[in-house]
Amino acid sequence: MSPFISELPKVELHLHIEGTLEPEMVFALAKRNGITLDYADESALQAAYQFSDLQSFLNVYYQGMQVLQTEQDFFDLTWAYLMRSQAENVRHVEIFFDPQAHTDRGVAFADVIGGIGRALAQARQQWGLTSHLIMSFLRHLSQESAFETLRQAEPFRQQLAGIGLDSAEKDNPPTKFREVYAAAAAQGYRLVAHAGEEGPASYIRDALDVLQVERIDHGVAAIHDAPLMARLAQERIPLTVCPLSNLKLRVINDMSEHPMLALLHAGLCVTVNSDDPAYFGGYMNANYAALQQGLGASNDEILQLALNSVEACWLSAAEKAVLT
Ligand code: ES4
Ligand code: ZN
Repeated sequence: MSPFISELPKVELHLHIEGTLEPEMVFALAKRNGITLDYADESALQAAYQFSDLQSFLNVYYQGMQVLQTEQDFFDLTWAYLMRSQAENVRHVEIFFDPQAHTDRGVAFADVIGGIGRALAQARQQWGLTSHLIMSFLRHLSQESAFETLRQAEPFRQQLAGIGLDSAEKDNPPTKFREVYAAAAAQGYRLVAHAGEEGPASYIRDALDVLQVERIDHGVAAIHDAPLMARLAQERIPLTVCPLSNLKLRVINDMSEHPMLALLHAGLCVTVNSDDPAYFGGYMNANYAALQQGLGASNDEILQLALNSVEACWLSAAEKAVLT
């Protein structure tokens, strides 16, 4: 690992906490909760991490997270992620969680947000890590289910910085969630959405114009739409790009095809993130290293990407100044 990458202070803006569930913890939590798994051991589970597209990953992801049942499980999951991030010089995190993936199987919203929030508070206290939490709606479910989740979140409103939209993108366009985004905006939530990961560039435009998001998660499909790229550059709309995720889910066939540097040089506010690191083969440093090794990113380009993350994050100007 290049010391320039490992020592660089980093900001993570696109991380699904359920996607940090390592095989080792799957087995430990299954044992603690008396759950029998379909896999004999950790290496058998790891062997199932061969994905052909987003849906093939989501199937494994939703299955894996069933071992998460108690407040303590969510604490342990989050704490393990934060310890890894600390070791990689990550200074600020904005974390997604998928409440419907837990409440739909009988886990209380309070236990999910309670465990995650307790770990974030402990990291803030122990090493000054700053963080924001983003509640993400599952786009394969109905808008009514998203509204129900927004209602369940009301007692925890002050712990939630924003809302997001994730899961299966194809055939679940941003327009499906128009009203629930408007309702969340009226409650003061900040707005982001996954768009242009597997879906078309038009979904990026719809996320901006219909949902009124301020940041796009992934957004790599913009590379196919020159007018949209010009707009994203002009408005400095951040894209939270995840290189190893794109490779593992076959959005690209080889890292040498990744559009990251083309987007950067076109003036877009692109950032590097890890998405679901337990499934995609690495955390923040590995994602930067993949751009360096697979795409030939220079230290100047890596620095610009890291500075873009500070620009794109939701800290105050004073807090951002500490990071740069
Ligand atoms: C996700 Cl990579 C990705 N895309 C869409 N939804 C997701 N949820 C977790 N990881
Ligand atoms: Zn994601």
